[in-house]
Amino acid sequence: MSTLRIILGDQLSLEISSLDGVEVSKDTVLMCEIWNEATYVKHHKKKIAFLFSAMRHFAEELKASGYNVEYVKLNDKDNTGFFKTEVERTVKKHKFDHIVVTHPGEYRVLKDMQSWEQDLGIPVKIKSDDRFLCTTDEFAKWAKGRKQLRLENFYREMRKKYSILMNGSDPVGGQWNYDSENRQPPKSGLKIPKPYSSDADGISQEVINMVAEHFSDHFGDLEPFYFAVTRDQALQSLHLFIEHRLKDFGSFQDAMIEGEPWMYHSHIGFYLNCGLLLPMECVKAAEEAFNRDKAPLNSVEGFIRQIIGWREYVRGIYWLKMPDYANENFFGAKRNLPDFYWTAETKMNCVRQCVSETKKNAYAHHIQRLMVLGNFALISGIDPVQVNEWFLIVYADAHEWVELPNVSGMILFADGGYLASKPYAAGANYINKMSNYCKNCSYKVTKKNGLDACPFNFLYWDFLVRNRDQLQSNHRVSMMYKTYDRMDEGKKAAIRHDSQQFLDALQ
Ligand code: DLZ
Ligand code: SF4
Repeated sequence: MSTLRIILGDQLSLEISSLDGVEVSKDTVLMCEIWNEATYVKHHKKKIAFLFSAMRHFAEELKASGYNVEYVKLNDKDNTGFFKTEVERTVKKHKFDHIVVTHPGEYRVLKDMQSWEQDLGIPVKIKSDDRFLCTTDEFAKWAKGRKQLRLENFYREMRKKYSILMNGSDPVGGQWNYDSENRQPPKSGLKIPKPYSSDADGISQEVINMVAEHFSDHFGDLEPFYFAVTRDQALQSLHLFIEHRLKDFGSFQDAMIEGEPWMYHSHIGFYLNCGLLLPMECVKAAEEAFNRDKAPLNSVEGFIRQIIGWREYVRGIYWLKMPDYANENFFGAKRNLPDFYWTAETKMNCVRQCVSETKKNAYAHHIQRLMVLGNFALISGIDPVQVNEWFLIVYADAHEWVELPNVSGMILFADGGYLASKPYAAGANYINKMSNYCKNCSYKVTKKNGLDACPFNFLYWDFLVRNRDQLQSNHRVSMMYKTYDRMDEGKKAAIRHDSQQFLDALQ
């Protein structure tokens, strides 16, 4: 009697449910580098290198603890390139009574997995992924009967459930949310600590060479490669964040500075989302930092909300709404993604900076993704399928369960307001307030119309006009229509003309 236990590339945790009850001497753990996973969308080179290196390091750790590990490398000559056929090969090689695997992070992979039992003729148990703090059933129960979901209610429930930052039944400090303190513009002279970085070891170097050879046509810079690829390294990166960045994380959460891609953000999403870190240990580390006066409440609460609130919330929505969620397009947006999302060749300095940093690091921080790259895609009416694919490809922390609701729901409002109460559309004012990008831009941020006017300024209004039928009744947006209606006809015509001209030139 032995069991085949499968561990996917985003399940690199010893606590993973597929290892529950493992008999180390009898069972086999299968991990495989799958061509189809790396290419069904053409992931950023650094993302592939990161995940494959982290997988190989995790397999080594398992072996060192006595596990029988079957590890299939991408370039092993018999590798068939798909999950199902790799499982089939292993099942044919050895005798197993059944297969155990943890629920995957992607609907497409779940559907595939659900066919294994029948197609391979062996019982397959898909166990829930209990690294998450809210089960899909719990979330479905919470969401039942609500036409629109709101993070704030969900988040409070999670705070209470896990007793995080609580004084009995009250939130520590008297408020649940300190976001109003979290919008400080960047000031000059900020001393931003160096981010975590480690040199590529032998395993990483072998992976880097392989990625260079096989994925040269994928987006992004492979080197320098500095990500953490083991649990110890990921813990070290968490520690650096807690000790050196967390205190300023809240205040400067929305700030963007040219040449400072990491700011005071945590950059632990890579590690959380592939399993090297667990959500509750990050939350506890931040809460503990607050308790020893190492970081203020606005920072700690904001960070914790991302993890026990937002992260769990988007995952709940993903599993509740798939597969339909992938095709939502509330505004009927159908423009193609402009080339500059890949090349960074645009006169818009904000977009150029954010795409360049994305290409270099497979990372951009929250507000660069949302307010610059996402906002531009929203107000210029880019097809949500293409925007989703881009976000999934370019960020090393992006897995579909987290990427899709963030992009379709939060950034593009493609779900018509199930996740967010209004579209996150904005003109240039907020970018100018929160960054120093506009100073070095060919466009003039204060100009509203004309060839040298900042495109965000007219596209914002054009977006509202184009989507009036869908948005006018939204009480959080209706004020903006009143403002638009008060504009003189010449101004309205200029908005239309400049937008048309700009959008036509994009194609
Ligand atoms: C993202 C990714 C990539 C690029 N490659 C692999 C792989 O070769 N093998 C693997 O097990 N996992 C990979 N992953 C992570 C998978 O996309 C992840 O396991 C799915 O999201 C699960 O649904
Ligand atoms: Fe971006 Fe407009 Fe500022 Fe240029 S002026 S950086 S395009 S917001």
